Amino acid sequence: MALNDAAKLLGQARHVVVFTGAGISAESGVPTFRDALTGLWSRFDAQSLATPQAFQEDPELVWGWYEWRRRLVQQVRPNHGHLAVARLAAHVPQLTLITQNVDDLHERAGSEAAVHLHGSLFAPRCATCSRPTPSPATPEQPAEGRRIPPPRCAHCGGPVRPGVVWFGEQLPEEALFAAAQAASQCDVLLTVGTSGLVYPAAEIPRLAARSGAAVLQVNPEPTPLDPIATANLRGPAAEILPALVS
Ligand code: BJW
Ligand code: ZN
Repeated sequence: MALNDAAKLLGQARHVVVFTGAGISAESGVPTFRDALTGLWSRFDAQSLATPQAFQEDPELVWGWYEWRRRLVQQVRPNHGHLAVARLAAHVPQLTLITQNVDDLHERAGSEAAVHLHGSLFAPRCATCSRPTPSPATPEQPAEGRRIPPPRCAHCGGPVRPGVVWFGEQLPEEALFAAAQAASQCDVLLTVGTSGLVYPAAEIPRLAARSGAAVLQVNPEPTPLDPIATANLRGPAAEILPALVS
């Protein structure tokens, strides 16, 4: 299906779900995870950084890495892809934005109430008692590999951890429920910049397809979601989304 027809489908929809992954923030300068040359997992070991065991064994390494990423996100801006998603919300009767991203670029582009399936770089909490804690002052320029001791919880003294979902952890129940419900009720799901490899998030576009929604995919590369997509729009999000929404 061509871009024009996909744009028509979007324009006629009553409830649109936008499902985003790291690719939508790539053009802002936030690295993706699995892109061959630039992805985080091509340079860093996921097992030693993005698991509860890693934090237990080396909290300073893990906290320092997430502080580096938080700083990086604070230094960049939303791109035309994020802005187009925020604009789309004004054009359709109902829009649910579901993101796997831990950055805040959708919010800064003007999208309200994004459902964050994998948490946020900006919502640290105590690893012991789970109470939310304020983010510490941003370190000046945390270097890539710099170890930083995590702050301690004001309530129980436990170590503070990043508020993201690591491998082997459950997704926040409320977010997953809201995402599944929207996916099963929407008439169009627009999936943008995700490899569709990480579960259970990758079930969301599949659930929409099974429930009869048209799935529009924006990605410069093929993904495992290609076969369920009504339209595969190949290209960068910051180019394709403004053309879809104009
Ligand atoms: C562009 C672009 C441009 C580039 N424009 N596009 C079934 C089978 C096998 C394993 C499992 C399974 N079910 C569960 C698992 C285990 C695991 C999993 O899925 N592993 C797979 C990798 C194999 N899942 C989990 O562990 C999950 N938890 C769980 O299952 O709990 C079960 C449980 C039950 C009961 C008790 C306890 C537990 C949790 C998964 C959490 C994922 N966390 C991460 C890290 C978050 C924190 C952090 O940021 O560090 O989330 S991993 C990472 O991947 C991150 C992302 O949100 C997620 C998805 O990645 P995304 O967004 O798709 O990025 P990429 O890089 O993969 O793709 C980018 C795409 O953009 C590419 O396609 C590019 O082409 C494209 N692109 N430039 C548009 N300009
Ligand atoms: Zn605590």
